Amino acid sequence: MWNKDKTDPNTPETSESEKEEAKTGFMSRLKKTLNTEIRLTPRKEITDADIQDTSTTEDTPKVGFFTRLKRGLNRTRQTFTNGLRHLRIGSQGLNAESLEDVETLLLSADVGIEATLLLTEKLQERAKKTGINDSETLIDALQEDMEDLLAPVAQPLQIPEKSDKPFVILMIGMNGAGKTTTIGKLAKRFQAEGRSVMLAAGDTFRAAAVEQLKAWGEHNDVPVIAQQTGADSASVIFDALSAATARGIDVLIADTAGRLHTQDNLMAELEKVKRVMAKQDPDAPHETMLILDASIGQNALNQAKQFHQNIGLNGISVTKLDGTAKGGILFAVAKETGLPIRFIGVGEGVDDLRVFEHNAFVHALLDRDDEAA
Ligand SMILES: Nc1nc2c(ncn2[C@@H]2O[C@H](COP(=O)(O)OP(=O)(O)O)[C@@H](O)[C@H]2O)c(=O)[nH]1
Ligand SMILES: [Mg+2]
Repeated sequence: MWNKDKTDPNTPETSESEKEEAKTGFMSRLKKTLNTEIRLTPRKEITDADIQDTSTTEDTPKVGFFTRLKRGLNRTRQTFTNGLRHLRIGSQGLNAESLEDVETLLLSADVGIEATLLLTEKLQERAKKTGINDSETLIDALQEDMEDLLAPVAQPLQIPEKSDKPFVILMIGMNGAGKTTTIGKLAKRFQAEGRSVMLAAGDTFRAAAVEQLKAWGEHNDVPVIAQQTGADSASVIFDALSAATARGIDVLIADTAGRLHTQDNLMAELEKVKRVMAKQDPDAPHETMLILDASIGQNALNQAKQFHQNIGLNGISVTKLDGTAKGGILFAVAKETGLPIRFIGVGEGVDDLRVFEHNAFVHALLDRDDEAA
């Protein structure tokens, strides 16, 4: 575990922020944080059933997670799977018209053109070979093809058990995508796995962002390296990496300000962040993770492509699957980028983050009873 002793000679200067931290006190910072749009606690509509499901520890029954995932995907399932169930399949089996209906349903769930074409072509082949005469057979067939499509990108984040250097995760993405929230969720998860975690408040654009991370870190006993608003993001993250290395931290997660791939100056800033980190550890960041908001639909696909082209991504996590009927975006991203999908966010609560598992995802989406493949 990390050494929180501030007199540790190896601890780098975070003096401005630390002085301020001492002045303002935890309660007032927490209050400020609660006034921002960002929430790391479950919302009130969470029921008793959810509470049983909120643990991230190993001994939680898998069915709890699955129920939660299913609930999270409610809106996509409603438009998509219910549509499939009510699809009229002619007495001659799947015909051009019903295929077109499937196509429309896939597109309306934001599965995207390429993935939709692939899936409907496969359906057509199956219809020719073995016949598809009812909606259950149709859903079974789609399930298999959808799982095949997602299987290559279901590559969970692997953090080495033993390393003398921190594993560094750099979070990037547009404003409001869920970077900071996901950092909180991940920090909790890693701690539950017995790893020590440190956070770097690399979003130096807004005071609220730094405050949010600091208050969260204090509340959860996770050290946060921060400087004042407006500081150079690369220097905050550089300091954090030396602090994490000195303290023998297992995982350092760096927050960054929201940006779009079209903002050249901000993209250059990210490159600088990566460059300065590499000076300390040529392998850092070990994971450049793009956070994608599922509810923005096809724009998410575009962002994934552009960020990967400009910065180079190791993985993607998709948030807000619970609040959208556009959950099909994962298929589009999988088909068109092939980038590993690490985690999915299905709620605002700290435990609403799942490792992306393609079988469970497709089962939940298609309203299958359990996640057994
Ligand atoms: N419903 C839902 N909301 C989320 C999820 N992830 C993040 N959010 C919310 O999205 C908003 C923006 O999140 P934030 O982490 O501040 O985004 P950032 O600007 O990328 O750091 C907050 O209100 C979060 O609670 C999710 O998986 N589901
Ligand atoms: Mg943020």
